[in-house]
Amino acid sequence: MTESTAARKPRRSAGSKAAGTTGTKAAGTTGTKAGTDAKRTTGTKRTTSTTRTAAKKGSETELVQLLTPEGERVGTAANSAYAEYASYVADITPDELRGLYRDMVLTRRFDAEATALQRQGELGLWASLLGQEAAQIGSGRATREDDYVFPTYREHGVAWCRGVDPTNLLGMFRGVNNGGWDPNSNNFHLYTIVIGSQALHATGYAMGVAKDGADSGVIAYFGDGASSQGDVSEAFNFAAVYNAPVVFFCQNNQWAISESNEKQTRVPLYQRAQGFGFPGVRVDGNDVLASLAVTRWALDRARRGEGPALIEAYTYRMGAHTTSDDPSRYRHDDERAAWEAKDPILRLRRFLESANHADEGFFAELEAESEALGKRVREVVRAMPDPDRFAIFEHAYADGHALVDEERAQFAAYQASFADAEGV
Ligand SMILES: Cc1ncc(C[n+]2csc(CCOP(=O)(O)OP(=O)(O)O)c2C)c(N)n1
Ligand SMILES: [Mg+2]
Repeated sequence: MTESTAARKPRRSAGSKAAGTTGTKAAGTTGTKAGTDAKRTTGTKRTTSTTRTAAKKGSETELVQLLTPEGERVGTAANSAYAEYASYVADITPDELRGLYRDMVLTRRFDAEATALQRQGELGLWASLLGQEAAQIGSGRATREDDYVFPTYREHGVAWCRGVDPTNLLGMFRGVNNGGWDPNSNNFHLYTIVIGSQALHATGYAMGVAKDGADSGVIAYFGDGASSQGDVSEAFNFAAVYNAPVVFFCQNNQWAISESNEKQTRVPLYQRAQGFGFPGVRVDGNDVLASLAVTRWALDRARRGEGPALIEAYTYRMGAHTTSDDPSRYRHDDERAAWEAKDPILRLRRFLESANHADEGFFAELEAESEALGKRVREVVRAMPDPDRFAIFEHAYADGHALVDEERAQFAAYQASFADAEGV
């Protein structure tokens, strides 16, 4: 507890640059619109009238969209149904918009390279985020440096926003380490494979943040399939009754491996929040502006002490579940084609071009940068050394243990049994 308290101490001064690797000013830096000076109450703060309004409003909202698939900016009028969310990106600059575009393009390029590396035998497995770039970049850029992020195994775009070097994501998928980065360096937890468990970790962490009296937010990512896990419901309830400053960010990519959405839920997922007593909102997860706006809104109210919120980012997994999966066995190609028309990168490009916010030079430079990233990723992965085969025995217990000693000896004998055992 003492150790993690140090990690979650606010390390930010007002207006400081948000975490991230973009050259342009990170879009997430203006996320504190509603002010952060409101005192957070620890423990079981009662639901405020603002929370109740938001809950009602959130539950009535079908799909928050601020950028259409055709690249038209919508929802900007004061009387728009989404005016409150739109206000969180009202002052976004062309530079910041180009930054979001760059983030999405580079993330997609990195993801494509990782998929190719798996096909070439350089990685054991890869979980592609193709199609989910806007949900991840929008929400990731809404986080502040002192916020804490609990990802699943697919949050490569969020990792990018948190400033985790993409090559660090690949060690575990190559099987050369058990993680690949220090979670406290970027307040980005290690990838979690056990479906839904990180929702509880995030909630517990958020309860700790509240007890510390800090104004940081916590965000837990999970999928539509994870929503069926008991852990997620338990996390919702704990977060609600303890008024924890946690945002539940569910990327509904329509599939949990081969299980479709209809098998997960009878009601739209965002409406589940209502039953737990906090607001839920469904956002167009292929719309980076709406994802940014809604996540800023949710983190802001968490910082103000108004408790948790559920965001359902409605999106689509364009690729396979992982490189071990063949989606043609359980879904039709025309489904993917329909979602391709809603591509998150294409719609922002259309907007940038029609608003004259980016010229050919920008796109060409980005293309070159993407290729350079792909090349660097290839080189770093291929040069990753194999781990010491016995290292796994070193970290099971702080001190020695008879059973581990026995297992180590057995493993050594097994290794020595190979004909080419020299040097083991
Ligand atoms: C507790 C648990 N049960 C089952 C699995 C096997 N499993 C791995 S991914 C997955 C589907 C998850 O779907 P979803 O939550 O929608 O996330 P997505 O992969 O679509 O991003 C399952 C069942 C697991 N990793 N953990
Ligand atoms: Mg899913």
